[in-house]
Amino acid sequence: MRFDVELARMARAGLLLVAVAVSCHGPAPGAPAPQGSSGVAIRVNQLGYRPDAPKVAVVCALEPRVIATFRVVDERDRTVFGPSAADAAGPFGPCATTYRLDFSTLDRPGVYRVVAAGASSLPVRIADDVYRGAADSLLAYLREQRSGYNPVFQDSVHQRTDGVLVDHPTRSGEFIPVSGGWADASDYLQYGATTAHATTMLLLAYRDHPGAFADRFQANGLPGANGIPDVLDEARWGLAWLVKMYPENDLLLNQLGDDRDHAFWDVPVHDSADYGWGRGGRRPVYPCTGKPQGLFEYRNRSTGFASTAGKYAAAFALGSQLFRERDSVFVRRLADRARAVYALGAAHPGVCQTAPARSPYFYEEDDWADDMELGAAELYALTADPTYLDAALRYAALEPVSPWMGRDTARHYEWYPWHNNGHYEIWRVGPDSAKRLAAEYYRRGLEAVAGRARNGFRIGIPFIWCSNNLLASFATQATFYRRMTGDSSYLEYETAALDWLLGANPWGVSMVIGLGANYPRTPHSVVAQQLHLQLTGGLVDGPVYRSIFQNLRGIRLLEADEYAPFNTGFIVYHDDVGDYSTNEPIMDGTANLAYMLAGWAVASSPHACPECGGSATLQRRRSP
Ligand SMILES: [Ca+2]
Ligand SMILES: [Ca+2]
Repeated sequence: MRFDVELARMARAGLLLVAVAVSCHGPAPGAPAPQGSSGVAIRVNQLGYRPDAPKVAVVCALEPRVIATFRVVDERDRTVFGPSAADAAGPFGPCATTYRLDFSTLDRPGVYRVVAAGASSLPVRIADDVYRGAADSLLAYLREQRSGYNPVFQDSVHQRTDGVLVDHPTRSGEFIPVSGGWADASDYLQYGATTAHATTMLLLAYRDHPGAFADRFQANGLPGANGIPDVLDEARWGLAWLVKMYPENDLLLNQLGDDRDHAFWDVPVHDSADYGWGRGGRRPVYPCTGKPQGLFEYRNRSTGFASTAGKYAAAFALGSQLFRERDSVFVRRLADRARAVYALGAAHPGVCQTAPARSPYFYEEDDWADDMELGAAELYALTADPTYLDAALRYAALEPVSPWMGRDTARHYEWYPWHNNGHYEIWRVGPDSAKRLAAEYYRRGLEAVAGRARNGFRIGIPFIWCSNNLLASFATQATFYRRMTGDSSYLEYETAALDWLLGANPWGVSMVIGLGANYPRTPHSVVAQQLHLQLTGGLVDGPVYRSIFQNLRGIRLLEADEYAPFNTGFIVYHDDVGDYSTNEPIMDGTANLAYMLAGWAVASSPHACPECGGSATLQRRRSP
């Protein structure tokens, strides 16, 4: 996530305005124009719908409209469903009126359109395989974000610059080799917390849905099969960096680079950032210290090590399980690192936040029990040592519900990760009493979000920065809960979250670059802009409250807003390279979504999730 692009400074550097003047690219050729010129837009999931899944299109009418019925037509314009009643669902954001158009019982594979009030949706595909390959396509963005050797540039990125230890009580100035990992967003900062969460989600996605992933790339990210599913190649890229970021038992590194990176808008192989060692020189690496951090006027509010330590422990312990058949040396190293970093977190409870430099923004993570819970649960799965399970349950009781759930707002990354994987991992390995408790914890969070979701889009999250990440997490938690209990009470909200991310939102935009018919064409990405490159697979931040868009520093739209009619409400989204608040691809959100997309790709496969039993299929909630 880019905090503070400060376009003025980029312009001063002479880079941005030149780039814009040269490229001046509007929507790419072939991008469908946003619909809604008639004032009625019918929004759908642009990937499509599985035959057994709920299927609901949403009408966003910009003026009050009475719409009684809708139909679904095939490619020859023949009605195949309806007329059926449109379900009025009230106003939402820019929509004076919304309607939900439920065609769930249409299960014959084909390509259709949903029509009502003289308007038509984009084509809608119904098929078993609509999610096939979607999770793999997200990996393309992670490969593009690689630091160290980068397969897009076929060159090294920050290979010799990373990094110089800073803010350490006794060892500042020491060089520690930490090249690797992924750039966090369109800047080149790298964070242990987001990388560990992303790595964990990739590992879980493979563990639970191996059939969703292919092998088309090598370990270095270049094309070519290597006998290893690409999701594991990518997870290993993350693990390898995290091992470097935890080089000694009592030295836990948390952040590479800082917001001084934002002074220049240039591609990673020519990064001009100057951290005091010359332009393009070495980059600082920050350890967790348990104390507030910041080398200049701003400070974070760090209090301990546990938020980062728990995440590293989980990634290491999971990696140690999943590479067992492939690399015994790596597996032993990961197991050793998992135990050590978990012990460090247990000894230093509290949060290790990211460090601000010249701007006031940082990741303000405020919870750590969730992270230690997950670390303990994965260590129990790895070692069968019951003290880890006891600890996981104690940590779980400290934060049963992710605190953002049910709220209107939160600080930036205040409750991170956005869902607590620990409860699901306890459910997989714990006794019946623990299983019931874990499911109840999830239910309470889902209920809190669903209670705020009585709008036409069935969306109940707060629209803080990275709202798409929250939606991916909410949907993931709902999936876990459904799998744990067989209770489909929240399936409507789970699918609504996924549908929103893939186009069923007021703007009709799939929030994943390259997926669906209408996705972000001008993301906030220097690589895409300067190389005229079509990125693939990145999940963008997503819509935010208008007040957030207006108050962040340095945002300026660089082209006419093609979605202006839909940016009149309390939330806004802009497909504009200048809007880093809504249109910047994010590494952790992309990896987070991989779990969901993998699950939906293989949900009906009997081999997809052995522990899930029959509840993994997409049964609609039965009417009482
Ligand atoms: Ca591979
Ligand atoms: Ca946390």
